Amino acid sequence: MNTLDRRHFLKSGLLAAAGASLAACVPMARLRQTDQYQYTLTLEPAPFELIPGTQTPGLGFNGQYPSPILRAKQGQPLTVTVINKLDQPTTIHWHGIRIDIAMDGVPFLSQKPIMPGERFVYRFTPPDAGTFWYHPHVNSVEQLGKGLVGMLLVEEADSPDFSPSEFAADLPLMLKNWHLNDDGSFKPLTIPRYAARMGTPGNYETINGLHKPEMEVPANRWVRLRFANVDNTVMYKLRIKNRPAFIASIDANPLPRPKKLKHHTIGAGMRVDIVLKTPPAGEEVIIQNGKGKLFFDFMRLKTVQARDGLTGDAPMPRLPLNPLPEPDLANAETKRFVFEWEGAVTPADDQGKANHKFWTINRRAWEGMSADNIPAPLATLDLGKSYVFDLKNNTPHAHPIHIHGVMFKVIKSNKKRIEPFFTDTVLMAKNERVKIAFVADNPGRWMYHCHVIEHMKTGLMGYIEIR
Ligand SMILES: [Cu+2]
Repeated sequence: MNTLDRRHFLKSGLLAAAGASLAACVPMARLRQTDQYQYTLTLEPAPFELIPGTQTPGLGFNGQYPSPILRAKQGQPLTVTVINKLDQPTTIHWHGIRIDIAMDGVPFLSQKPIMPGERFVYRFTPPDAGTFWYHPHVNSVEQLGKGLVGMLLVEEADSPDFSPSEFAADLPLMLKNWHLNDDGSFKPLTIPRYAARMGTPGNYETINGLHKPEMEVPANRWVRLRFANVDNTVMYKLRIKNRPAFIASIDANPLPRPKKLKHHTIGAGMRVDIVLKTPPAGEEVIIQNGKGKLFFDFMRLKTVQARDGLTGDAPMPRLPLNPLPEPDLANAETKRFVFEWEGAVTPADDQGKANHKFWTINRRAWEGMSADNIPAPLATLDLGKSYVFDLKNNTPHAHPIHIHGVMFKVIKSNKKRIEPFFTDTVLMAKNERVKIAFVADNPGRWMYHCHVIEHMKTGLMGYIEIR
């Protein structure tokens, strides 16, 4: 504690306590009150203290960062009333949730934008459990970049095989790299020459709004670390320096067998749940982030004596699998998509404002859309049929490719051996070719885009239609 300022200790301590109390919430969830998961999110300008002693003029859910953590339960209805107190339209997208198209939160494609002063009620029942997140799908460089990003944790449905209380702590860890001057004001969130490359990285790394935080966890117990990359741009290469750890779940989907963690990279929008058994009281767990071949300390977990009266020799808790449809590979139809770099194509609009297009999918840069101009889909899929998407990244940059409305299975890569896994966002390395497969079981028009926000805004976006 002496090496960190008091504010950091207090704030991170509170978060750890909030995580630990998830287990304590379970008996209430078992009451099966259908109106239990109700929230209100107000989007509004808000000052945040990110760099200690400074104020950042952010945009916040309920005026705060870190944003409220929404907790829901698999198979039970969730209601979120969204109130727009910004000076611009917005919507909220629930990343990774297999949802009804009317609730997907994409302006024009699934709903009217929520105008300043208006509200919209999102109602849905998450079919899958796991680590999800939420964010606007309008003016994303600014709205997400200035703080409108939050985590949605869907607790596993009651089952005799698994209880969330098997984890002594359950920590949501929201990773974001802010674009800040020393006085807390914003630097430019996007610079065209970077948008045409890897994206414009921030310079102030935070976990739950804190730089290099320290959190308390119970000693000698299994803990669940839910990492969510809510950043607009950067990748995180996560490693636990001094303890064995396991990848339990990727983008909300538990692996059939947890995989030993060496290091694991998550691009913008991606999540990973890592479980580990904490060391004896007084010892630390050091979490690192890699840049190139080097790793740097990123956060610390301090262990304190557990007071649960247990012995600490329980086996690793095993998350139940989500009820995902298995694609029928033998009868699947293949669709090919090539992601390319187009160079600096910079048409100006009628106000003379530059409208950069750098990226294409199948030779087409996303045109943008409005109420009376919705461009054609990139592909039209038959409801109920299985598809293989053959994705080719013909660019020298990495792209986390996300599809709304479905979970897909990554089945093949030309760069590495793949043990097939379900996900909602696949990180494609430069020049990588990946095959994914899924059942087109959710009717609607679903966005299909790179989650590097500047890439999607400068062309690398489109949608598929399932009907
Ligand atoms: Cu990209």
